[in-house]
Amino acid sequence: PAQIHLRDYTPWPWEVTRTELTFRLDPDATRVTSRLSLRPRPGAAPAPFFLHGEELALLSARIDGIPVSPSVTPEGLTCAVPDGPFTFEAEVEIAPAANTALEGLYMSNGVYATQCEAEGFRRITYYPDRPDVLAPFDVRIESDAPVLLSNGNPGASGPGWAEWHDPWPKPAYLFALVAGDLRAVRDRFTTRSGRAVDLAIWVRPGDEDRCAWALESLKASMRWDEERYGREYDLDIFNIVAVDDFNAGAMENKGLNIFNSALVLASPDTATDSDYERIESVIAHEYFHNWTGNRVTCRDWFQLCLKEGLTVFRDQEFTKDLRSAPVKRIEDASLMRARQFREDGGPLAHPVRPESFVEINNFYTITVYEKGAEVVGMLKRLVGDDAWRRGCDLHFDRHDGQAVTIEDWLSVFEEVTARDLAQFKRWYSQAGTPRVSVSEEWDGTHLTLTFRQSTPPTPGQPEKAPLVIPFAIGLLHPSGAELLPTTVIELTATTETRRFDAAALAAAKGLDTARPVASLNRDFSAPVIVDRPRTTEENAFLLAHDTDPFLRWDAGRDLARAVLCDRATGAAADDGAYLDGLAAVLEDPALDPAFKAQVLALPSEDDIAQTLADRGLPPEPLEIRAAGETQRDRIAARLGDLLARTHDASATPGPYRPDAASAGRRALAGASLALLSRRDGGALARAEFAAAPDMTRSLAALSALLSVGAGAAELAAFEARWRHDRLVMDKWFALQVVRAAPAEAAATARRLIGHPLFTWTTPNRVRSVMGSLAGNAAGFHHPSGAAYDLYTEGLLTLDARNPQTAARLSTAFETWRRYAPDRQAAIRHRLDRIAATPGLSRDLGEMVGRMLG
Ligand code: DPP
Ligand code: ZN
Repeated sequence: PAQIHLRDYTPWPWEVTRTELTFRLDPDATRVTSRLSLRPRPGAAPAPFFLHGEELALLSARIDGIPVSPSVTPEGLTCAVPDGPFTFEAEVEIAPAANTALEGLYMSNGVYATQCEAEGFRRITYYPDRPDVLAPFDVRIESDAPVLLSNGNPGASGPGWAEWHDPWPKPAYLFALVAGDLRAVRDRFTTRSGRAVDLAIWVRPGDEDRCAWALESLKASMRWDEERYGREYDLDIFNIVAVDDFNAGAMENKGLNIFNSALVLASPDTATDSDYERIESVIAHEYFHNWTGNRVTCRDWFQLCLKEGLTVFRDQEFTKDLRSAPVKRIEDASLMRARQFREDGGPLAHPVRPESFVEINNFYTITVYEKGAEVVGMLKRLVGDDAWRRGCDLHFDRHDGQAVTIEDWLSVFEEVTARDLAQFKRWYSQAGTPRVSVSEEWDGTHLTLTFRQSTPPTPGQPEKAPLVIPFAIGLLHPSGAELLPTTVIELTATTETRRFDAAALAAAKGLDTARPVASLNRDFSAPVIVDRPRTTEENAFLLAHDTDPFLRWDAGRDLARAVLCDRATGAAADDGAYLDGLAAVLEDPALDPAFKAQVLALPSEDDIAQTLADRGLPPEPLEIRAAGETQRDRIAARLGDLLARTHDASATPGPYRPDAASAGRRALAGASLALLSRRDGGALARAEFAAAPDMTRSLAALSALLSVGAGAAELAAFEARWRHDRLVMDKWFALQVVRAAPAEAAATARRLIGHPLFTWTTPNRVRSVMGSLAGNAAGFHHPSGAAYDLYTEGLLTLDARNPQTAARLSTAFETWRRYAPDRQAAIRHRLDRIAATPGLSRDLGEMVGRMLG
């Protein structure tokens, strides 16, 4: 399959001045007629007229009304066209009910829905399906379905038909259509300049009482974007539709967002606190795309981070403003370390702006999204808040209605700051996680810090150049007082040195001269690995005293990591300082319960595996699991009474409220309950499950029970109560696999795949079993190989129906080279088997090929 390269970009030689579409909907034979008004782009070099089109039956085509016979291949059509302006019309037939790939027009529970990003529109009709071709769309839908929706503002309608007009020129990937028996939950929003906007969330009948939170989140997002970025909404109507079968989380189609129902529907009974938080942030994310993605879009798919990195950054800021900024930072940093560093350090590593791909769907990655957001955050830190806002304003003014590049994006900041961002731009082109090693020299009065940066080789990039790294540091006096408040050092050369007069800093505070403790990469100011092993004493000190909440959490995490690595490798483990530090955090009345819950969590098994691999020790997942179990038992034994008090003091009586403070208390209560269950065999969890007032507490109790090998009766009761609710049942499927003992995980997953409610056609359900199996590291890597086999079979079964989701799930194997030779061989054997399967999709084929590298 062909590689597509960034360097080969050429603009399309025509412009589409209008796109008119008519849909006659039918599950098996939908007719789509299209009429494109085209004219040559001034100055364009002559080229054959090619339109993308896949899996379409072409019924007829006309140019300027005269029938033509284009030559058709599986990728599209070509035909001879006039020199000047002309119209191209086509009629095609498609079969939405047979579309299990969920790209293009498909059906989910009797509802017609579309997903066109990145290249799904070409499965709807013949079109220049590329983000740099923008046009206003007029759409007519004919169907008996009671609700007919498309982008933009509603036009005329009558029984069995409706028209929609989108005045904002858009690329085809933002097209959407929905038709079905849906109910709206409505509200209104008036923009700052007085535009009245009708808001509606469309759901299946019966789900209306689960939309309130999404609507609140939408209004909060609209207000926030006006206040923080001066961005207003630009149509008379904003529709959100919830569908059950969806490959991703949600999609920002202009004026008609389509969401995975898991990211819209919430009620206290059925959704957890984390669901509420995710719904709030994804509603915001898609809404924010209206400016960062829709009004200003991407020239080509290599520029995906232009909209995604920026929009993730904006939704992170939104969550920080609405909830706790430190807790959000810890969540984002954890995600980077747990998943992005892993991607960036393995065979799938790629730059934030990739330079080539076979299948673009494979590049909707944690690197493009989350590292992309970190790069935006570093840019903001480097230019400062004021220039950030001026640069964003200029970006919106200058590029409104355009499809642009990372170069365009950076050039506005160069203009407003007169700063050269050429070196900074390497963050977009260079893959791999940079390491910053820090060495210290103390001469009795001055502390000299030497920073050395390096980035390891990644596939296709053997050599790396130095980056601009905004590295936030602070210095603490041994008494705990802060000597140097957070200061951002811009590291640009491979080696940089900074000297601090600690004696003078101490004297200014009336303190004696003493060697300070350095607090490095505060607030996770750069997405790097800091190579400066801290001693147990330093970690304990920082956990107790640092003024930066991220670093306090990080120090606690380091203490836990050291203990777990020792245990997992059979070394003597001393957890005294860690347990003392935990106790002090739990007892500190000034700390936020959500923060305490974060500190109480152990590093993930994958984190420990990666840490060991970095030290050249092949990780043994069963040993890592055992180390964590032992450590949890020790925390429970040593801190049991404190945990019991913490648990009781975190109660949130009264009706469920999803706000951050209440959610934080429930998170702490849940984390305490899980540990307490190790002492009482699950007695308290059993009682809590029986009396749980909401899904958050029900699931926390069930999880605690399963983690101590109990909970069979509760699982059955949960199933009996919820078997008719898809979203809740996803949790039931997932939890059993995640909590299964290593030797049981594959069998549990196999049994669940045989459950009557399991289906390969709903990605959420597939992920609840397959994704959870990959998430149970000790189960996934069990030496029997049973999970590898089951997973391989599952990927192949899924690939035949839904290549995009199969390819995404295949990343479970990306870490294979970190393990000992026998396990490597075992995984390699499965990857080879997948690669050799006839009829493998381009999506999964590319992923497996890259992993085998
Ligand atoms: N563009 C979507 C998003 O919001 C992904 N399909 O990330
Ligand atoms: Zn997005």
